[in-house]
Amino acid sequence: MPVLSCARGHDNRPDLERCLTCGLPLVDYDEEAKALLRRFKGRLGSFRFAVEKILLGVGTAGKGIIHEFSHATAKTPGAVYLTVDAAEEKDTGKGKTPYIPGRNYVFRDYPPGGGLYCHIGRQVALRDEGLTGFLKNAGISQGDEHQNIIVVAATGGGTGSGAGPAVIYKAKDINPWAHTFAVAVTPSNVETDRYHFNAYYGVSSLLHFEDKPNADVIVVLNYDELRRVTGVGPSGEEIKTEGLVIAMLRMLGLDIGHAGATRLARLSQDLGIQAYVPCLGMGRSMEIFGSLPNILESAVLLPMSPVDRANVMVAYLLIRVPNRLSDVLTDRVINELFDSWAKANFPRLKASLCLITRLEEMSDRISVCILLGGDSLDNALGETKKGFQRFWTYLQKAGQLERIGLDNPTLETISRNIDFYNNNLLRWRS
Ligand SMILES: Nc1nc2c(ncn2[C@@H]2O[C@H](COP(=O)(O)OP(=O)(O)O)[C@@H](O)[C@H]2O)c(=O)[nH]1
Ligand SMILES: [Mg+2]
Repeated sequence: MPVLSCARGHDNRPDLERCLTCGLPLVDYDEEAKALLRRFKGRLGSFRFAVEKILLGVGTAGKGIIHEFSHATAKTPGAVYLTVDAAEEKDTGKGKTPYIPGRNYVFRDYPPGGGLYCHIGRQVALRDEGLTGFLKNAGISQGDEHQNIIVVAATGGGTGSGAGPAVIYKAKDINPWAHTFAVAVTPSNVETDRYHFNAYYGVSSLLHFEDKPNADVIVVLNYDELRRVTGVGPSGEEIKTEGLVIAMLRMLGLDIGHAGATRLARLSQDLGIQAYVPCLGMGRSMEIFGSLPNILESAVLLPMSPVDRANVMVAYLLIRVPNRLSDVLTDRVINELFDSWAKANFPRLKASLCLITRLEEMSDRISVCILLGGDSLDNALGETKKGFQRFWTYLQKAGQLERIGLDNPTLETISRNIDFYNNNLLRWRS
């Protein structure tokens, strides 16, 4: 259905030809833009619309989340949704988006069975000659200071853990100005050691890759917690599992514009804190909860990965507030309430920041995503470190390291990256 608009922005029924208020003809701007592009095709050459927000799913789970996200959100100007995977699966079981050339990338030569191991995923992604071209064609552009790139991947498999960090590395290589965010789903504690091995490798490579810091901000979501926590949508309906990731992605990927992303990324860089545990409170009614601090409290009761409050040094609040509550919850009030709540809750707090989105809605439901940084990553990763070490020992004993492209020095670097990150934080805390 075409969207017909009056040039002056008046509302009209879709079956009209002229605006009821001012009489101007109603225009289908999408069609007009296409006609314009057709007409100037030769002259415009490489003309492209600016892309500000790139949401990219890597691996089976990452791809599924981006597919669902594209169905759940209205088309947003300046935002593109992309996927990168080892195999072409027409239907991820959840999202039903068909493969779109230029939007969904499939690696050319993934070795059979290689999809299970992180290091193979990384090597395939680094060697793949088409990946950089795909990222450029999709809109990542050199020297564009206004791009946010969000890579979503589960880290238990081989593609998300290996290729996910490599995609960020390649994207930064194209546009070093871009802000990069990683949303990493870590394995459930009951998953086997191979998954934990991949996950530890994956998170380490998101921190640091080929001797360079990698993602500006890494949001760590544990798959167990994800299944445990639920939220409520604007009309009171229950949101579960993938719905929560989608709600969080909407806040992190679409709500916050370039200015907000710059503040998050800069502050994180300045403080040397890359990893964050999100705490989500979706669709909390002010009438029921009574106050914003109560809503914040309800969110931190169920963090999406284990976190020790005593170690938290930074707290970011992403918040969606319906206009109906704007008189009570002004920007100044929200900032003050959050700051004093965070200081009272986190004894070692060094910085806090609020990013506020106002919604044209009549409900009284507020959504919050609080990102907590500064605690040790080993805490957030739960059983993952032990699983990594056990699987490393097993691979060594079974003489299997080389078969999956690995060696001890590589794994020592992987391990050292996380230790280095944790030790820096420890020094700062004490
Ligand atoms: N978010 C999400 N994660 C999942 C789901 N099923 C499995 N996982 C997690 O995804 C991991 C496997 O990642 P997957 O994307 O299949 O591997 P890849 O394709 O090699 O990157 C497992 O370790 C699980 O923790 C799901 O339905 N949703
Ligand atoms: Mg897969």
